Amino acid sequence: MKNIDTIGHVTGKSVYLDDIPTISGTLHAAVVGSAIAHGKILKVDTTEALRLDGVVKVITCTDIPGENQIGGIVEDETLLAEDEVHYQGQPIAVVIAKTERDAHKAAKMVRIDYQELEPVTDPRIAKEKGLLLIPPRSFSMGNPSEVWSHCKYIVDDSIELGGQEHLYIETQGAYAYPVEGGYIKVHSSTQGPTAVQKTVARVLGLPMNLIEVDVVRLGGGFGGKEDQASGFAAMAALAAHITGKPVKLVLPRHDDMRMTGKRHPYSGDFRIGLTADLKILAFETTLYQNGGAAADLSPAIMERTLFHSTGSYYIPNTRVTVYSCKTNLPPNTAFRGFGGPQGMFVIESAIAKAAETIGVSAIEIQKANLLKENDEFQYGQKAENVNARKCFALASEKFDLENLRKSIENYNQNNKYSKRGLAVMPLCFGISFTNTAMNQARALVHIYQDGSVSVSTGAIEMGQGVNTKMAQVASILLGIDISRVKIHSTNTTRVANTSPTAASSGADLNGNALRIAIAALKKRLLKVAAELLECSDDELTIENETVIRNGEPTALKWNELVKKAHLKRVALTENGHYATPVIYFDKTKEKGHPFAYHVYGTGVVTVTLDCIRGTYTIDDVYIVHDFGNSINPLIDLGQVEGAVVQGIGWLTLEELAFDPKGRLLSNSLSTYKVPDIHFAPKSIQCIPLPTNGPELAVLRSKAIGEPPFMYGIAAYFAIHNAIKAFNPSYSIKLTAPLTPERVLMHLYQ
Ligand code: MTE
Ligand code: LUZ
Ligand code: MOS
Repeated sequence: MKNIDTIGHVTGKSVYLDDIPTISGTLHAAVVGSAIAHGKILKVDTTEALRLDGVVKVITCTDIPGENQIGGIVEDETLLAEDEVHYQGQPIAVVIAKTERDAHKAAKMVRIDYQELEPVTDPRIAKEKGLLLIPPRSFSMGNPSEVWSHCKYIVDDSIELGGQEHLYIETQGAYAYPVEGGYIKVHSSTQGPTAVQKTVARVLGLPMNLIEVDVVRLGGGFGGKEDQASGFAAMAALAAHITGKPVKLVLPRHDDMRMTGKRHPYSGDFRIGLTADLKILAFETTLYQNGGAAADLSPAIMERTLFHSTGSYYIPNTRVTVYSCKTNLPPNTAFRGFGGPQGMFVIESAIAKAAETIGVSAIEIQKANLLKENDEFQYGQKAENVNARKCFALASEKFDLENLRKSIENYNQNNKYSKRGLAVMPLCFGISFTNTAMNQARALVHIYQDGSVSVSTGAIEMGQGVNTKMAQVASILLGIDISRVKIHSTNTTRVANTSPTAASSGADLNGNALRIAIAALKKRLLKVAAELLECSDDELTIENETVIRNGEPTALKWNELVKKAHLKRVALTENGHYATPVIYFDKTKEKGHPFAYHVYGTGVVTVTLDCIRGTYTIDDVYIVHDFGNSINPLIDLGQVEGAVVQGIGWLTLEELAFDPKGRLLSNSLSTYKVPDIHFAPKSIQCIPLPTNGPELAVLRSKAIGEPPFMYGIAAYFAIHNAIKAFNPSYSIKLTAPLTPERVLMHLYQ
């Protein structure tokens, strides 16, 4: 089934934040960001800006009626800077004007005097200086220090891993207006409407019930709007509150790139030890997460790095430590995979390096260490329904890996200045928010008298197709046509206390809440049907809009049943609540059962390298992916394709550049390259692993949003392998992204 938004998107009728019709008298806001990455604010002079025609007001921190605090996990972030700035682009003031143009013009006229301080951009330097956002955390299992002596091979190295700009098509923005009695309504491009509601309430000093947040859909989020939409929504709401007028704030792309945090760069050191038969006996790593100037979601992201630091493998002796380092960059934040990709990059790097040292293919090491049933993860959870080896075996068979490798070797023997490379990425990603409390959701369902159905959940549609999946869940479970189901905007007055749509769990959490609501409604409806048909309700069900009795259609249709139920004064509204069972985590021991289940897969990427220019093409991507029983194979395949390309971009083209003063150099689309259609792989073949999905996945359809991102890691090592084919003396340098410039240097190292 197609995404229900498809036609709206291609005809331009889908409504995004900037398409919401504005109320007459709407004002526009522009953000004044710090010009420097670190310093003291000596003076903010707004006189010139205020003199410009059309400028209504310039808001600074002293205008905030509530708390000037937007930190979610750690209270370390102001909405508007007070006397210091900690990153370039940090919001200092908000200019409100009658037109968007004037607001931006005036924003440039706000004069700010600074006393510059030395910025820190490197996480290792931050750590040396004791600049940490939170104390370090370690996960461990077995005892690595005792087993090094039993290892035949020991390899040490370091990694230097870059960040990534989200580049959602729709930039951050919000539209806020006072309604009455101090009540403010906010439309926000956010993955977390409750986070926005809470932040606005806090900044305005109002209770949450005076703030309504509504979201129709996002033009992409990718994690960048899990938390960071809140600040901009709070600025719009603050401006609306102060002026008493509707205020719209939409970041220009350039501001968005400068002001918002990105995927965390990581720096790290590792040691890996293997036995003669290529079993990884021990793995130790210390990682330095570049958190930026405030904690934002860094503590949770650090946690997911810890969870995924052994990738798809069983390693009996591990010790992983992550330092979350405070630097003078915008606060880095959630991005597809949420620290997981960084953790997996390190273990894959260690394997690649070990393979190079030993003189075997990394694939041999990967294969020898894949998780199997009942293996223990370093965080205490036992691996159940493990599909790691099944995916690997199916990929080897279906894509004839052996022959593929041979054909690449052949190619390399016959071509001097063009070399091909191949690498494999086995995937294992845990599904659930690692913070157990966040794994809950609600769904509100109304059945109207005409048989149409209205569904509200806490899920945010950001292009991933969650609304289509919710409509499918309702239609399948009610036994009615999907055209009867309307998925409404996500709104805090209909569904409260939502977790952000993140952690790939939007469909699972909200879909299960919807399932629970529908089960209750269906029970009541079938009771009515049983009365009408004079039988027992356990003989009945609904299919194809018809009441079925013992497998036989009756004359009672959905419409009629609903009408009769209403006349019998049966409640046709239900609120379902779901909290993932089983999961828990004990932070004092760093052990527990944090994930409802894991998603597995095997990705293979081949590349061709131009050894004169250092440029490369991504040829083919072959994937066996563990979808469970996909509720929507078309949408899920789209998620795989998009995620893979985004993952490849992260480690190849996408290079964030900051100058030594902490200023973003790659601040536009001419200096920050993302994969385009020409760079995308020539083909992406994805075969589903035939399995029965887990019970905790919605209708046994496994979470899909983030996991396939990590197949992109294979492209990185495939390029290294191609470089080695040209330059056999090349020793893999674990710096990412592997831009053509870097490739060229490695080719002639
Ligand atoms: N797909 C599109 N088109 N746009 C997005 O912003 N975000 C990704 C993924 N797929 C995203 C996307 C991220 S980071 C997550 S966590 C999931 O979608 C969230 O949605 P889900 O929980 O419904 O899978
Ligand atoms: N957000 C979050 C996430 O708060 N916790 C998580 O575990 C998570 N995982 C992936 C993406 N976002
Ligand atoms: Mo996705 S990083 O969980 O929003």
